[in-house]
Amino acid sequence: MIVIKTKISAIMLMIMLTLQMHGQANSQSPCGPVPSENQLRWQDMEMYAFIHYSLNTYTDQEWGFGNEDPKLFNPSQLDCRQWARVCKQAGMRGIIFTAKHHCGFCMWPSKYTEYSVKNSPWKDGKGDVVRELADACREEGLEFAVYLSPWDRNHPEYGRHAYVEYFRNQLRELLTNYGDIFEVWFDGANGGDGWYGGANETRKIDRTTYYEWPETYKMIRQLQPKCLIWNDGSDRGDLRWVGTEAGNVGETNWSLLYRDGDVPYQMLHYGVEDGNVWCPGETNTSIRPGWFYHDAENEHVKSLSKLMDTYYKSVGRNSTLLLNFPIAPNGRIHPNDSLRGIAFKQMIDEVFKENLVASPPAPLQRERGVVTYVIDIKKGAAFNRFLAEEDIAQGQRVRKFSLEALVDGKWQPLKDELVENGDGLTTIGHRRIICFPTVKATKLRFTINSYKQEPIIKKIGVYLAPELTAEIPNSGEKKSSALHIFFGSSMQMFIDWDAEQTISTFSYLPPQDGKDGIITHYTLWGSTDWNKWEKLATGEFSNIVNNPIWQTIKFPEAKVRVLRFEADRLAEGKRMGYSDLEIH
Ligand code: FUL
Repeated sequence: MIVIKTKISAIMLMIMLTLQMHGQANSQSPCGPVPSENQLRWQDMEMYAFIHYSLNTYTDQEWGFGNEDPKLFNPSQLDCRQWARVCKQAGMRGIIFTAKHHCGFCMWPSKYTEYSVKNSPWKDGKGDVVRELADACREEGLEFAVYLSPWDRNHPEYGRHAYVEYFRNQLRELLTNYGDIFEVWFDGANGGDGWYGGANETRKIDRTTYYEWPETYKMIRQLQPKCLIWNDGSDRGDLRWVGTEAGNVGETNWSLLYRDGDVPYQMLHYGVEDGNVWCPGETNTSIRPGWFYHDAENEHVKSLSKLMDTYYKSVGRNSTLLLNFPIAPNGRIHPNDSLRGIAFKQMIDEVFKENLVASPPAPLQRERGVVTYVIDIKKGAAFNRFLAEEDIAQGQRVRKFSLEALVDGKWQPLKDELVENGDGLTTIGHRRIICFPTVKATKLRFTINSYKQEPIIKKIGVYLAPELTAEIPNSGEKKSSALHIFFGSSMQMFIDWDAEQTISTFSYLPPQDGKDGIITHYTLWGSTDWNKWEKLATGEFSNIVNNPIWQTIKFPEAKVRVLRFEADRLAEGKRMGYSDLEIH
């Protein structure tokens, strides 16, 4: 009997050891696609700035048409050091600069075009904003990167092969003459129409083939082996857009995509669990409603609570945050933006200053595919944030987890309060932060219920974030005004005051729940008698589909009793839509 018992124990021990080793081997061997060294380094940057600055800054536009006069570029106090210092204090680790936006105007004296700073009065045409910013970044210890718009509404050859050569030549200049570039940003926007050297027409391209990305990628890899490629076009870059410019990625966020095929919104926003290529999400948004500076938005810089919400929904969801600071016409970041940016960084530091985990989490309990940590909380501490990090160098593994707080001897489930449906406790990745109402508990139970392969958790944190007042005034959200509106047809609306008004701005907030009904091109008419109509303005709402924010049309003061607002073109659908209007 004794012999048999010993034998059974020995066999059990062997089985246990094998299982344990298997577990280890399983956790050590990479799970599916893993990040490259470049992608790992990039992910650790966490937050970096976008800077939008071009002729648009002087024409109050979001998209230039390509025929704006270079003479408009003459900032009185352009100071790239101020930009770099502000960005650094706002916690940004690098800057991506719009070296060329869709209008085609180059912020460096490219030798391939006359449409650049060299034909502006600024510094007698001897200036180079890209150079000044690259130098300033280096001095401040920030990384530097460029946005080079593939769509060029100025270039006569746009749409033909010669333009692709031109684009590549420009990229070569930027990747050769300005030191290390950590990322290249190739925006996918293309509204079709443009000036195109005076042709003034609509040019359609096939975005999957026209730009010949494989050739361009080869050049980038050769000139800047550490540079990451962000591309919203066809060929898979190293990083992906998250499908919105509102500043959030899905609570479920896999850093994987399929190597080939289209990438619809669902894939951009949530990634793909069984993807075969590592392609993490970068969340881009602006500190103001627009990407470029507009005086009218000075009181609409995002509030601190909105920025913190953005942080939790980007860095706290396995993404990086690319936060835009527009440059004002004087050549500096406006004080409203810089102060808010710096307050944002201070708030992040404040929230995460003390980890309330009393001692390293209790040994892992592994049972029937479930991994549990029981975390002791520092005595008497209240908390409202949970943080976990996977060792993504070994792949992304966790599918689903749960959180429970031990309050008065009972385990109470917690959920992510930033998620509307379900508990929101899904993927982790590089970092996941869960926000919930403040709770006072002695222990927190973190259970990983579902995973692709043995999870490797690098860090667990529990924190107490100070209360933020809901939305501080002037935060970017406007209140609606009561207007008497009626529709003349599916593409035409009337606003009737029944008394004469003097107006000079018309603001339109497009539908917020999809492209249907969004007006991209409009004409605005005014009348005092319903009979004679004066055309007040006509034009496009640039970038309205990706960034459906308030759009403001300005026109010379006009006396009207009634307005006729016509949709000349819609993004999708057959009926013009709106969420709100404001007229002053
Ligand atoms: C968009 C562009 O069209 C905007 O103008 C802006 O540059 C933003 C970052 O990307 O799609």
